[in-house]
Amino acid sequence: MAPRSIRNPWLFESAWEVANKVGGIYTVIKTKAPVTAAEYGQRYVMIGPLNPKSAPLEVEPVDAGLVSPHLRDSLDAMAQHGVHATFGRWLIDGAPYAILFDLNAGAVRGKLDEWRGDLFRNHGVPAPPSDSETNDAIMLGYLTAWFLGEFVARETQSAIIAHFHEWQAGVALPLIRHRQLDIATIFTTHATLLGRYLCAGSVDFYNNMRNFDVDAESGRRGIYHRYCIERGAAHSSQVFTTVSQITAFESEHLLKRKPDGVVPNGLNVVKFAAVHEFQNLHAIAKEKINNFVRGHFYGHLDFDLEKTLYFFTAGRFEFRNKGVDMYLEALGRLNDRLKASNSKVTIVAFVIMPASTQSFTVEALKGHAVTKQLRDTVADIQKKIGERVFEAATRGHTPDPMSLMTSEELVTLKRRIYALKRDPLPPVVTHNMTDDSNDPVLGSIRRLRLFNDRNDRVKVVYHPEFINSNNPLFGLDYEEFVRGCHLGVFPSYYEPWGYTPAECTVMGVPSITTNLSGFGCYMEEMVETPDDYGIYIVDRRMKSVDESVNHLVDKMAQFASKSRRQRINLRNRTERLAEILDWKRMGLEYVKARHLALKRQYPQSFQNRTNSAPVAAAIPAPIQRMGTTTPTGSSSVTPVPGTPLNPPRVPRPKSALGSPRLKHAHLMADEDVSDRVLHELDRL
Ligand code: U2F
Ligand code: UDP
Ligand code: G6P
Repeated sequence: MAPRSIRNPWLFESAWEVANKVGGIYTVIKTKAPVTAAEYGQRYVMIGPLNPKSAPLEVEPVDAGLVSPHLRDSLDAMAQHGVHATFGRWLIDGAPYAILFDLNAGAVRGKLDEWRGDLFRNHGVPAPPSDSETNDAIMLGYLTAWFLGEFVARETQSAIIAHFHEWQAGVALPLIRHRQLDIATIFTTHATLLGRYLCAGSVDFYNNMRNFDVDAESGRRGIYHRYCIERGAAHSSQVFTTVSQITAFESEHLLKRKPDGVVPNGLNVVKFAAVHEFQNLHAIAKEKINNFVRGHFYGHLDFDLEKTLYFFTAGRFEFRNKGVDMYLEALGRLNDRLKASNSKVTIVAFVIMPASTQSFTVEALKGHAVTKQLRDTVADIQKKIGERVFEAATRGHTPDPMSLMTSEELVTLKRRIYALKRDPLPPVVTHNMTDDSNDPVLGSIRRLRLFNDRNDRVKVVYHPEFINSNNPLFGLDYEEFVRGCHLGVFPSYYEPWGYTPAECTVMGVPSITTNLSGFGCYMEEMVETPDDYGIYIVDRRMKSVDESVNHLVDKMAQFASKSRRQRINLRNRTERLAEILDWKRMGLEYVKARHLALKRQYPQSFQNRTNSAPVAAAIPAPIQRMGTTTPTGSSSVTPVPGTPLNPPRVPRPKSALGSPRLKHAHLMADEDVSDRVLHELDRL
């Protein structure tokens, strides 16, 4: 049979979070969609599970036959066995096609036992029937492999690439290999299961990475079968990648395969025409946070909002991994320092982390109700006074300032002011917790005595729920909330990438991260003096916990001492780094990963050509047209020192702000891509 053409390959990308938000992988595939869709057009199809709640809102059904008869026939063949899938456009930028398999269909559930048995017999994975998350992964994996088998039998001309993210989508990989489907495969892990579990405990993870007995450790945590799936996926894929150097190292030791390269996470960067536009957005959003603070701290609003800074941390509830333990400890020490120096600055520090709750507290809601009443009363009186002044002036009288308010109005106003009095301190948490006494955030707050006392210069507000625009307290969505804050604090212990500080950066919000997060390491390599750009990186590798906490306190205190003018300047610099996080650059590492997968699966398609021919074909024209300049990244897993691909880093900013000179090292191992590709990529 003639080799498949690699000129216009199909790309299938599978993840549990396609049109189904859980965490960071949703952000990866959603924000990457525009560049990948621009590159592959109709031949880019995502595969995921059907979430009956979100899918109808996120996906517009389309007749698969209008895209390709092979797609339609493959899905029809499965439908004859009772497998239902929604095919349509995911309504996000780039509008990629998606196949969402209904895992609840009777025919699918009915096959689960058979598939679980097959997974054990042929692949040695002993999945227990009681683990519903694994059952879902098995169903998604078998359906995806089934579909790809149908498709590859019908589409015989073009090369096919299938890219899988994380273990939940990884079951298909050993199946594809076992069935010898003619597909180029990639597996990207966004963490390792064992790494996440080990770090959440109290082990010294990074110093012991080489020594863990992986089977025993995963068995002890009841995740041996999941670990087998993850490891099986890593070993069955032609190309194995992770999102950062640090996770590549971890994967090598815990999954026992050294990744072929690093594909760091990007963002879809929206640049405003004028710098002041994002500064204005900060001011507008900050005013909304001010309103929240007026309500939350009612009766105790004795600090100047003009001298108040908003710090926050946010993420899934992983107390130790996300460094919330260190954040709170550092806030306690910062409070002591600011008090000791009689600082006029107040820090309101938010913790945004979803935990189990019953409802908002009455106190949290009451604060906003009483301030709203006051605002309404003042607006009413203000209107009436205006009318009185106007009325008097039209008659040629100068109104007497003392008689502008009626006695009723004065009484109403006094009543509103009395309603604002309260003795108890402003609450540290906005919700009633399901398990208040065992909540680790509240435990730390209590131990550190951060009770929002009048003398405290650091106040704490724990909001145990993600923020969205329906939120009655803030009236902001998460993006606006971030924009309105001054500093994001993410002192993670385990963080393969860490989107939250990256998102801060593209919004021009300075942040603190650590050299144990993929993002922190990436910025450390890319930028000569990260502090000057509002990217503070706390050392959690070479220092003791106590030293790291003090390092964090120093960074916070240093930030708190800045003038408004300095903060505005810093935000401008932070925002200028957005371009090194843009998918238009980061996406090139995915281009290289796919090229490598094609080369490994279809070597004959690369034969009998000069080095340049297949390479030129593999370089996607749309990416070139999008104006991508140079590929970027930290050093590759197998670095190629001294190549022209290791140019200078973003230099220290000049006083007159210029454009950063960017380092453009490759993250995927360069030797896997021909010289011609590298040359072409360099010219982009
Ligand atoms: C791994 O994933 P995580 O799921 O732990 O992901 P994060 O990187 O922390 O991303 C969380 C996302 O959730 C969003 C937020 C991020 O896009 O904007 N979010 C939200 O929508 N609403 C909220 O209230 C709070 C958060 C890994 F651990 C990370 O290090 C990697 O970055 C990630 C992707 O590779 O995978
Ligand atoms: N996030 C959000 N709302 C919040 C807080 C966080 O949407 O209130 C998002 C945030 O924008 C980021 C993600 O949650 O995209 C967290 O990603 P990160 O990489 O920091 O952590 P992960 O969850 O992957 O470990
Ligand atoms: C933006 C606005 C300014 C405002 C400033 C407040 O830069 O454009 O008008 O003064 O934010 O900055 P701050 O750091 O004090 O919130």
